[in-house]
Amino acid sequence: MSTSKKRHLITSALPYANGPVHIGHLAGVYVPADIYVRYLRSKGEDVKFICGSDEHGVPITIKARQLGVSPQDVVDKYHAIIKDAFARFGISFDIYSRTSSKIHHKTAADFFRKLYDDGKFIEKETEQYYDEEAKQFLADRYIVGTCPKCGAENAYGDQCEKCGSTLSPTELINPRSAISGSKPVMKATKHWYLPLDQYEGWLRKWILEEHTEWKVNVYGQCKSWLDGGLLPRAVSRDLDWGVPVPVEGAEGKVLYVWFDAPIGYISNTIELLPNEWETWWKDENTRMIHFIGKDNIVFHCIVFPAMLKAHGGYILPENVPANEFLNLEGDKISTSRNWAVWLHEYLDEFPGQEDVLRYVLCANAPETKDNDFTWKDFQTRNNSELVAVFGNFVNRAVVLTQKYFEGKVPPRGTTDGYDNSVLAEIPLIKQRIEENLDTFHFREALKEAMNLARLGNKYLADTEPWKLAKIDMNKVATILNISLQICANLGIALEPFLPFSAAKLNRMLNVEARLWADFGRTDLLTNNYLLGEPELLFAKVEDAAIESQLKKLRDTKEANSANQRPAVAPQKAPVTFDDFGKMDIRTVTVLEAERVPKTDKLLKLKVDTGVDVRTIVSGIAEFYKPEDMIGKQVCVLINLEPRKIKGIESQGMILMAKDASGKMCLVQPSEVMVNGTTIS
Ligand code: B3M
Ligand code: ZN
Repeated sequence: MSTSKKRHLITSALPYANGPVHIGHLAGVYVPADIYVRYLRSKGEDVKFICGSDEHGVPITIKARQLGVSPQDVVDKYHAIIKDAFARFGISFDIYSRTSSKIHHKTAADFFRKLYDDGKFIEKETEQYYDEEAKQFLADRYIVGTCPKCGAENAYGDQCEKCGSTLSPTELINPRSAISGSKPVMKATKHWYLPLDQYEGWLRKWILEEHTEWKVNVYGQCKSWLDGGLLPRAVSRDLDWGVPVPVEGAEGKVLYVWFDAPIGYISNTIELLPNEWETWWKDENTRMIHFIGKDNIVFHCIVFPAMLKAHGGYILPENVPANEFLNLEGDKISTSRNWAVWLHEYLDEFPGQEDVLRYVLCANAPETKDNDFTWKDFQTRNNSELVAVFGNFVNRAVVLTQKYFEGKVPPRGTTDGYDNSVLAEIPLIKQRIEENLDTFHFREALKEAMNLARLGNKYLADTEPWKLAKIDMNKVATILNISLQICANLGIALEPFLPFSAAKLNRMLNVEARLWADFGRTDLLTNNYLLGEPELLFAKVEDAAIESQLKKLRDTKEANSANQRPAVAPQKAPVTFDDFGKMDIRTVTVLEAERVPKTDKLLKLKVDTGVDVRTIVSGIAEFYKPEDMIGKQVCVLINLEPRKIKGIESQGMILMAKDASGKMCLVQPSEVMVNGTTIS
């Protein structure tokens, strides 16, 4: 870590306010960012931790449309849920604001206007998809169709979720509007583009030469984007939700969500520090670090830096330690399939166990590759690491001190080789934690911090002071003194990772929270210092709790498969063209219709076949009322052998489409044709 810099501006990705947050968000972004920030604060560094909700973009407007409410209603709801969940998990933002705020709209509009005035954009008129029924251009997710890369059916105009390809709307096969389902037409529209190609040389040098220390996954993704060549990117959209484009003649256009969202980091800083925000964004002595997930790399490493460079006067990020994805029980986390552990639900179902999830997600963080969260692993890590090692050690040290020394820290007498080696290990562990935290290796750092608890636990198990009590009280005093010094160090070491447990531990020791500088000292507790009451740091997670979580997931799987498309009938045996030619199918018009008495399903129809007028009995009464049928032109197999149905002779069969659930609808010509027209 460059210690020469004076302040640290730490941002974490602004979550979309179109749904609650889940364990994937926490593991990938917010837990590591919070650990880092707490560590810096403990070191006495000047740090600000900035976040907020990302409240623009097409998915939010689609959600609003589905629910029949306004986009503002959607973001109000989820902003509150997300903000509350983060707070309850101890994610210690200095500010958690939102991009629908006035201050953000102004900041983003001003930013755009400066680039516009300085001639940094290209203005281009292009043909884009337009929904004539909804009278709206179809940006990003408003257009769906078949993926040209993998053939998946419901790919979006900006991305295929099946194969992960980035797409543009015109690449989709059979595009249709997500609003009306209709086939879109092409229509001319004007937009502003940031010519990323002009920044390519500069970006190559800045990232590929000057930031070789970035994580391999981040560096690698940047390199592949840069090697592929950058193209101008549209920074506006035809949409009525977002920051209006602050240019005359731009009515009905807003800033592209990925243009305004990163500016949210700036507006939230302005809201937090109205008078000194500029030092945080413009002074070379500020280190800016963006914590994000891997799907946001291009925007934070390429697009936003290019925007800042184009604007001028701003610092650039020093590092972007992006993580990979967390899966859940072997499957990709998915909001739409409800395959997730939602934070607000966890908080209610595991009250007081916020640190357990923080611990498991950090120990298992997807730092270099995608990783899997399983409830079994959650239970094992809690029971055999937090309870059996950390909790057990602290509890023993405090309880034994209560038992033998009335809860007062006993003096350390003469130490032997083992005692000394344990004492010597503490500053070494501190050093290893620091090395890992400084380089964003949070899993390793946590492992080292837990090694301090392991060291203490093993020391007590090896020396067995409870057996020495009758033989050598001086030795017992020494052992407990050393153990309690380790406990006090654990209160510092684990605070960034497990803030609630560190606070509990400090309460047990009856001490105020100490800062990082004190970590490594072996005289944190003075002789005769009176400890507080022992509490249980962690509780066992029982099988029943795990089983009920697994059941919830099984229920989700079942519900999902029930919602899937019903199976379609397999193809029948082949027929010849002659076989088909034997069937005489015609367009006919229904002249009269009535129910067949004492039946639920049958209608008696009189139809004009062009050849004659005849009677047909059809099993469609569940789906069509007699009065609905009159005047309809339908398709009929007219040379089907006549048969008697409920005593009525039926001379032909109306063609119907029928799905696996038994639902039926008429097959009709797309235009009215002369009755008797043959269908072939
Ligand atoms: N809202 C995307 C996401 O949540 C986006 C991040 C914005 S950070 C400026 O994945
Ligand atoms: Zn695809």
